[in-house]
Amino acid sequence: MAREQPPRRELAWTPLQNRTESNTRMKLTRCGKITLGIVVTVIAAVIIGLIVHFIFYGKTHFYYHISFKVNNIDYDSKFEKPYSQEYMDLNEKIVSLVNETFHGSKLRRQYVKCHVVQVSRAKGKVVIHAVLKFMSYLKCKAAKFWDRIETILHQKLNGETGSLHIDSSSFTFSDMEIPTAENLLHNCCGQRTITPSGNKVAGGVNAEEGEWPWQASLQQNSVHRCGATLISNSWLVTAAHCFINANDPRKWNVSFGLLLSHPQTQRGIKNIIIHEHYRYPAHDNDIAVVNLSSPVLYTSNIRRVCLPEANHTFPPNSDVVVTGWGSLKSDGSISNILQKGAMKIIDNKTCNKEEIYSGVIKPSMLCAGFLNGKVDACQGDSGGPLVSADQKGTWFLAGIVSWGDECALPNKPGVYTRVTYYRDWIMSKTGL
Ligand code: 4AZ
Repeated sequence: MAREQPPRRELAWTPLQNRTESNTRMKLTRCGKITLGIVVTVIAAVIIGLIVHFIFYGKTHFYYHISFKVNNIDYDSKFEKPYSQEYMDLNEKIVSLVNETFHGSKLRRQYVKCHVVQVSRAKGKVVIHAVLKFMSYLKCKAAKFWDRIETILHQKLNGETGSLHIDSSSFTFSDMEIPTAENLLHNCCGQRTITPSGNKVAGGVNAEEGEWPWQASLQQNSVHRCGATLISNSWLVTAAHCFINANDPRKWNVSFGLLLSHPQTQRGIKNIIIHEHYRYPAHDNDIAVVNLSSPVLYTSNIRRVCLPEANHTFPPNSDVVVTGWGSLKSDGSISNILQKGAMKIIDNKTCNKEEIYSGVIKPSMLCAGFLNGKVDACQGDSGGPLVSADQKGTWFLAGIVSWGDECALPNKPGVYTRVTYYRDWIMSKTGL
């Protein structure tokens, strides 16, 4: 059977030698293109890698401490309280001056921020202590930075400084290690690094790292027993009843951080001071202060709460939050992850009603929760904080988890030790 012949292609008539040369040229061109492609891809990958590295990993922060005297501002004890209006006004003036200085300088891209960390006294006038933060992608720039920053600041302080009469001869400048700088930057009370949106919840929910940085876990032989609140780098406040039959500080330790299983840091306890008029099983004077074996370094996740003044009042029905690793129901087990519960302050008159606690709530106690029993502290939360934020978002310690009739029952809100009532007692024991 005859087959149809395939149509002749032109190549079939090309001489053999020519065909081989043309093939080699084609192969070389293709080979060249592939090689070039690979080289370009590798170079691009290296450049992208370097950019990503510099952006995400290569950033280096430098911290410096500056201090100087301001001759036209008289020292006032209100400057000891970072949330006082006087402190905030002065802080704003200093920060604006330093911002203006560096934003108008060659270091505008490296300058990150200025933070006033302390206002001290010298000959009746104020001395400002501030931390300056700079950023660079090159580690070797540190020494060069030092000279340039000092020169820029010297020039500014010797020249126009607006309403502040700065004594330029008092100016000091030094660099700082990162943990030392972070410790100073996070020294302010009642501030937190993160502010999650979902705080208004019906029941207790998981907290996030850094949300309640003053929360501590008091542990006996490494087992969580009670909550506690950091009020300075070496003092905690908690409930006296946590130490019934167990007041030997050597048996206790403290952990900080969101998870009991993975503490951010831990400390031993040097001293436990229980209120001298606390008598178990009465609930009166249910307060104790605990001295840490060594101070904690403040970080973005470990910070102190603010203590309210003795005459401060937390209005009934205002928003408060209780936090702790306590059980989620009566006689339940403790939680590994810190829980938070948003609730309201209930005034003592309401809390003393017949159907509620029928007159046992003293002025030294504070009730919080809901009369329909939605959210409450429970076993294991004792000693922990009940906090309230002011209008500026600074958190104050309103109460210490103390007692209650079981947990989250209707008409049985949580009862807390009223911190304002014991403000002077705290001061007398800790100096804070
Ligand atoms: C406790 O036993 C406890 N519902 C703490 C708080 C409350 C009840 C009991 C408040 O530690």
